[in-house]
Order: sequence, then C-alpha cells, then structure tokens
Amino acid sequence: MNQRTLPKFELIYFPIHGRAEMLRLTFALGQAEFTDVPVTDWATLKPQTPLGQVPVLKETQGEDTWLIPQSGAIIRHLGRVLNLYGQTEREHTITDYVLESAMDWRAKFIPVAFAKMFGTAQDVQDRYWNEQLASNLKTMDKLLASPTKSGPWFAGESPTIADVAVWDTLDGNLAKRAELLDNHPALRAFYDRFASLPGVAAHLATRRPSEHRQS
Ligand SMILES: N[C@@H](CCC(=O)N[C@@H](CS)C(=O)NCC(=O)O)C(=O)O
Repeated sequence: MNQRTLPKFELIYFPIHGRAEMLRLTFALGQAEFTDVPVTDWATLKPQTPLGQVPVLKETQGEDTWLIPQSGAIIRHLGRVLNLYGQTEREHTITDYVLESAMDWRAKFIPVAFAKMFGTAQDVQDRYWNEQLASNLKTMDKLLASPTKSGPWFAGESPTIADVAVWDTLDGNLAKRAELLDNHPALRAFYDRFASLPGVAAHLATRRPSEHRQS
C-alpha cells in the first residue's frame, strides 16, 4: 500500500498479545511486513532496551538502526509511516482522541483481565463488569456514530490506528465475555468488518491465541 521503501521492522515483545497485539494489528492493517521477535531471555535483554520495557520496535534502514520504546509512540509512528492516521487534520485529531479513549478503557480492563497477577480486589472487578464496561461501550458507540466525522470507521472513510486500538480492546473483552456486543449492533458490525479486512483477516487466521481467553 505504501509507495516508498519501508524500513525493516522487528517488533520485540513477550509471546503474548499484551501491549503488542495492537501493533501487530497495525502492521496487518497496513499490509506491511514485520518480524515478530519473542523475548526469550528478559534479564539479558532488559538493559539493552531504551527504557527497560517492551514493546520495542527495531527499525532498520540501510546502516541506520533505531529502537523505539512505548507502545503509544510506536502505534502513532506506524500510523504515520503506514498512512493509517487519517487524511486531514480533523481526521488526525479524531484518530488521536479515539485512540486515547480506547487507552482509557484499556487501563480499566487490564487490572481486571489479569486480576490474579495484579491481585485486583473483587469489588474493583465487579465495578468494571457491572458499570465501567457498559460506560466504555457507550462511549465507543457514541464515537462511532459521531456526526463530527463521515464514513463507517472511527475517524472517517478509511480505517486508522484508532480502529486498531478500539478493535483490540473490544477483542480482549470479548475473549472474557463473548456476549458483550449482543446489544451493540453498530460496534458488532465494526468488529466484524475490521476482522474481515484483507491484511487483518490473514493475521487473525494465524496469530497466537489470546491470553484473555477463558480456559
Ligand atoms: N508505557 C509502556 C509500558 C510498557 C510495559 O509496562 N511493559 C511491560 C510488559 S507489558 C514490561 O516491559 N515489563 C517488564 C519489566 O518492566 O521489566 C508502553 O506502553 O509501552
């Protein structure tokens, strides 16, 4: 899809969906090649990363290699490089605020999704499933139907990194509660439409299972 020569991309992360899956989905949406590099020896790798954390995107162009930390910076960088950030200033900004809304939602979901690991109190979990989830779905419905933009995607006529972030967050929640979208037909249609995009469908057919799936 991109006319100019893209760098070589290596995405370094633990072998789970975690914070990296929305980056993998961004590559899939942009139909751009990347190498998924699973961390095998974190103690050795940690001090070699820019901030002692993953995900890290390693970008190589000719002799130049660049390590990019922070998932939020990486997804925005990929959005710009792969032209998945909207076409106008308005679409860029809508992409940003939808992305931020998905991140706000995700910040509530993660401690609940990994409740055992985080030791999340039962009342915090109950509040999420009984109140905060519905409130976030309402926000997403509102953003998707917003008259501020045109077109079927969150920022307009074509999918952007905002759609990636919302989709990935929905997907994590759906792995826990399959009935989640039963009363949200527009979000359900969005979820299915995104999953059937060419690069995305190919990624979904071969990716590792979600760690959020109930065993
Ligand atoms: N704000 C950072 C947070 C990164 C982060 O917390 N990464 C975790 C994995 S999800 C990590 O590297 N943990 C291992 C460690 O900190 O030693 C981002 O979004 O990339």
